[in-house]
Amino acid sequence: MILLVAVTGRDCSQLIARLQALLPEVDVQLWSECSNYEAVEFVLAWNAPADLWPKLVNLKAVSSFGAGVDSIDLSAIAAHVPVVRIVDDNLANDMAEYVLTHVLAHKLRLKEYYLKQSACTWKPKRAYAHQHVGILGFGELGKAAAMKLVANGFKVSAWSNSEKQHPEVSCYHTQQGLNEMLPLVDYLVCLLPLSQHTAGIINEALLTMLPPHAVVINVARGKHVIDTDLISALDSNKIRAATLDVFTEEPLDKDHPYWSHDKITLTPHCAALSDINSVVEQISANVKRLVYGEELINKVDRTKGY
Ligand code: NDP
Ligand code: OXD
Repeated sequence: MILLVAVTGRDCSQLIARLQALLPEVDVQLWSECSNYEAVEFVLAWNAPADLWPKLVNLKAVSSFGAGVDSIDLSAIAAHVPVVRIVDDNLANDMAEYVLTHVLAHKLRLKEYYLKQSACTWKPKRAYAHQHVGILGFGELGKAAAMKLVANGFKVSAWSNSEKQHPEVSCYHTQQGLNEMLPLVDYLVCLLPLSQHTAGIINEALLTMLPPHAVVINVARGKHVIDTDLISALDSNKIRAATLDVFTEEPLDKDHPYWSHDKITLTPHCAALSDINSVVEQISANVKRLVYGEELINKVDRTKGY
């Protein structure tokens, strides 16, 4: 059996060596050096080349290299093939810390002071009193962020696909629920998976429902945001500021207006990076489960696409 590593855009040699050490019975190969596509049963994928999938006639399982599965073209993989993803407490904690840090940075006006520092301007102001964070997506990462915010004194609301109840978080679902939540929140954090239902969700209509002091923090996927709508909401003071970790094209083009926008804080898709130790542990556990005919862990619901 071949475990094919089809992770593009990074050097996979360490990943392959670590997987091979944990799975001595399995032949771990890099997609570009594959010796026998028919023997490939398990693929670890991140932006795999599109022409790879039709060659894998004996494919039995696919794993994402990350928490999101949008880098995998699910329509190219037979419906009976399970797709799994990385679920990791350390990743969730990294995300929660990132979200808390950026909420606090906006509350404490840090970006304003960085800009004033470059002009040698001394102008102290009270921090904002805003305390209410709305989270789009209440899954592994949304919940971790919510708990970190609650533990730090924030009021948290969350919006999800299905109806939920939580003792410390006000839960919303459906479009009507979203419409009710948006005007109440001071900070809006996007932690949705990218799907046909969520692409472009941060658009003019949504931004108009937020209060003018609101801050948008997108840590999910760039395609959740209509860039021109976000820039125009910032320029017309419909919202106060934004933190963006993810972009439609990554790396972000040097000419993109986000780089120099005074109201945007930008980071290079680093909010919660997959840890190689967790990845190799989870992949090898799932490969062993596949070999022993057991149910895989961290399966994606193929009908929902996340
Ligand atoms: P989960 O699948 O655990 O949670 C997704 C949440 O979104 C669920 O609460 C789900 O609702 C909700 N949801 C999905 N579709 C809709 C919809 N149409 N309307 C309303 N709610 C919806 O995902 P994770 O929390 O693990 O990850 C979220 C995303 O974060 C990933 O898909 C990835 O894109 C991004 N990410 C970003 C990283 C970074 O470094 N910037 C790192 C890792 C991930 P329900 O609970 O009802 O199913
Ligand atoms: C992920 C990511 O989905 O890093 O894990 O964005």
